[in-house]
Amino acid sequence: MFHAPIVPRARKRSRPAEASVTRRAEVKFEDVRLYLVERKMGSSRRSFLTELARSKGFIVEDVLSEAVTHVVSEDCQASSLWTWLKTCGLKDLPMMHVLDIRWFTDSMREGRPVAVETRHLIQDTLPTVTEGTTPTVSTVSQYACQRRTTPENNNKIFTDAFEVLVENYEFNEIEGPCLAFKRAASVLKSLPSAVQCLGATKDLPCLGEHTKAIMEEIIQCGRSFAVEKILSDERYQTLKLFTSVFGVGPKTAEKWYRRGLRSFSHILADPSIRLNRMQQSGFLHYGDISRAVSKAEAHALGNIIDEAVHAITPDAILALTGGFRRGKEFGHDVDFIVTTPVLGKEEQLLTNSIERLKQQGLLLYCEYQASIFDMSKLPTHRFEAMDHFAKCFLILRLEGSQVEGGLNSAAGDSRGWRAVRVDLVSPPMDRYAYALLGWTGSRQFERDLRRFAQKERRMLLDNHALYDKTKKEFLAATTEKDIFAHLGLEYIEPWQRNA
Ligand code: DCT
Ligand code: MG
Repeated sequence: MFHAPIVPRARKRSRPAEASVTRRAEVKFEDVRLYLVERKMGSSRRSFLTELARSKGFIVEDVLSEAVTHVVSEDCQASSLWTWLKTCGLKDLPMMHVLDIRWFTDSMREGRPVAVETRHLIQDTLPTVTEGTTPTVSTVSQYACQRRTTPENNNKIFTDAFEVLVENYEFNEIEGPCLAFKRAASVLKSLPSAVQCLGATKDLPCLGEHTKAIMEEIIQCGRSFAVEKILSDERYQTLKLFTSVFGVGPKTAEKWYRRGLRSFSHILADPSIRLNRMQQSGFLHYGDISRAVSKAEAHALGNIIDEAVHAITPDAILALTGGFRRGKEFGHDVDFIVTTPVLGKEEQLLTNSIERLKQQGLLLYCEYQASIFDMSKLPTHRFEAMDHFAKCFLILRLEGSQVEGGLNSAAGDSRGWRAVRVDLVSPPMDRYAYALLGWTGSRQFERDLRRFAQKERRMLLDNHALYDKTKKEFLAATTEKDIFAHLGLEYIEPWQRNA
């Protein structure tokens, strides 16, 4: 869980100067900020539409700034509109909806911001439409939670390259392009076949010019020079190495890099560095826990946890979650949810289970975090890195004899056991569906579920709850299907969430 920065940072949106918003009526839609593009629309029509929208409770910004969420244009020439938008120096441009006037008129008719559909989007990826040709409309959603993504990735050659760029942007804290490449990789992962030529991507969402340039290089040369440059960069290599240690995040890695440290032996030999308990275990078990966990190993761990959980609480509920629930063959850890039908007893169940593993001599490391869950503090508008349920981050000892087909060990390793990272989270039973949905991932799937909920449904989703801002109420759910139904989304099976 600690191998990489965990969550998308909440979008930084500077509050616009209140003076720039003339409020004719009460603002009804705080999260939607429109900007009407004057080009092609003309100034008098723009003023008219501005007043109309404001009278219906919409915020319309006079100036195009990072505060804007929806750019509306009557300019049907996508290329000239995008050329202009890109000269405006907006860092958050990839996050904005750039929409056709039809979205605006639909919203005025409904008296609320309607869901953004593909037909509303003015995409910067569309080729210039010449006379006699008709642009085709994308059927792939911009939201990962409206796509089905199996573990089979037909575009690994591109997504591996994008993941290097993403990591490098994360190390340099450059958010816009980082998110853009994450979204692009996610779209490519959902495709049923490999992209062979750039023309095949013309109707896909989330692929911008930069993304396409990298893809073009890979199609032409089999590799991207920009990516190769990063891979051979000393800073990138060092930060990648350091953050591969359990308990070392990008901040610590950067600090060590700045001190001139370049290898594990440098770190371990530096008397001024005090490793915390987690990092000490990270170094101690580095060989084991940096090696992938197989499905058979995850299954064996499931049996061990099952025994530990039920030994004390016969009616305990245990569910495999994370990547293995999504059908992945390998993972960096194994994630489980444990709970009990008796509300309030879940935390004790977790501590008892840990104690049991300890008595069995299987507990190599345990970081326990008590619950700070408080329903009265919800909903939270800003998504936090971690949910508030009781949880523990473990390193467990796994015997080869318990694994069908044996351990995924390094060549020549004759110990007969290995260390494996395991996470257990223990939500109260009435939060189970939300915790299961959140912990099943993938991260991009979760990110887009939250974005979809907020932007399209005026709802707030996290691992604890779903809150409807229009009705001002929490929505109850006992299964994941209930949550998809509340969001008005088709149900996506766990193995289709590998976005
Ligand atoms: N998750 C979450 N909140 C966090 C971290 C993770 O809700 N702070 C969710 C998203 C994915 C899931 O938990 C499991 O996380 P990981 O184990 O990091 O990811 P994974 O998909 O299981 O992938 P891996 O194979 O690397 O373990
Ligand atoms: Mg996992």
